[in-house]
Amino acid sequence: VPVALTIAGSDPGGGAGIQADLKTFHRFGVYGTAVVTLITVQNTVRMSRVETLDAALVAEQIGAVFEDLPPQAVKTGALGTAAIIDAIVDSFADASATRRLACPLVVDPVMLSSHGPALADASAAAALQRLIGQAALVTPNLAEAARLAGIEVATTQDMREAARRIAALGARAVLVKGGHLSQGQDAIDILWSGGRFTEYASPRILTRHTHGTGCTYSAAITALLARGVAIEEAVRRAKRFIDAAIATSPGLGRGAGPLNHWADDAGSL
Ligand code: PXL
Repeated sequence: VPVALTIAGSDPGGGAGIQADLKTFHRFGVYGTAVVTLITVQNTVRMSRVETLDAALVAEQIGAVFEDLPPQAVKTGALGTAAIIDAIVDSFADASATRRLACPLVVDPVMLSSHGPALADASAAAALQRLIGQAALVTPNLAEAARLAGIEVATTQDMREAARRIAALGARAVLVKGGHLSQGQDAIDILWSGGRFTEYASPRILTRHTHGTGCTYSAAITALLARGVAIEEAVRRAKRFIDAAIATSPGLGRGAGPLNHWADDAGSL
């Protein structure tokens, strides 16, 4: 059984963070392991508190997983502080030095949540660049791409430029997610990998139930990479899954509700 590891924050509402990642790994037939970096207090209506864990505690959790349950792919989500990010970078360096880790790293550069406190502090943004240097894939949304690339990102042309710039930080591939693009009817994502662009488009689904979409999308890609699927195909299938998961959201909560993590799209699994 392939194993995947998520290193991310907890969402007690179950729609985002490690909870979304684990459900998605499971949906793709991958055994999920999870290292917690921070704990949020939130539901579909509000996010009222973020508590980051001690960096050494995060490193110890990673060590425990690597030692006994070596993953075929790793994903990071909300990381909170520069100290936590540096501890993760060091853990990966140690693990690859001892040949315990030679698997793709997917970095979802979560910096802001749509509502409530930041999920990463100011120094974390700089530390994130070091982590990106180790990434097989980085999956920013438009705001995150703009922040990382240092340019405005409002069009698909900007998305391409941002992807190139983020790749220049050392990432092997970059997927800029255009779900928040204001132009056009489609949700367009652009992958820069192996020296070429691939564009993925799907009809935009009008719904307020999109909480955890970014987490779920990158977790699906991570699961497929753990199963040995090549990156362009992994993104294609993950996007089909995320479209189905949004289209069939269970309608839970009084606010921005979660997706359907058990969505059944035969073409994606
Ligand atoms: O989707 C970004 C995100 C990541 N991780 C956690 C979150 C959120 C958004 O709410 O709560 C824990």
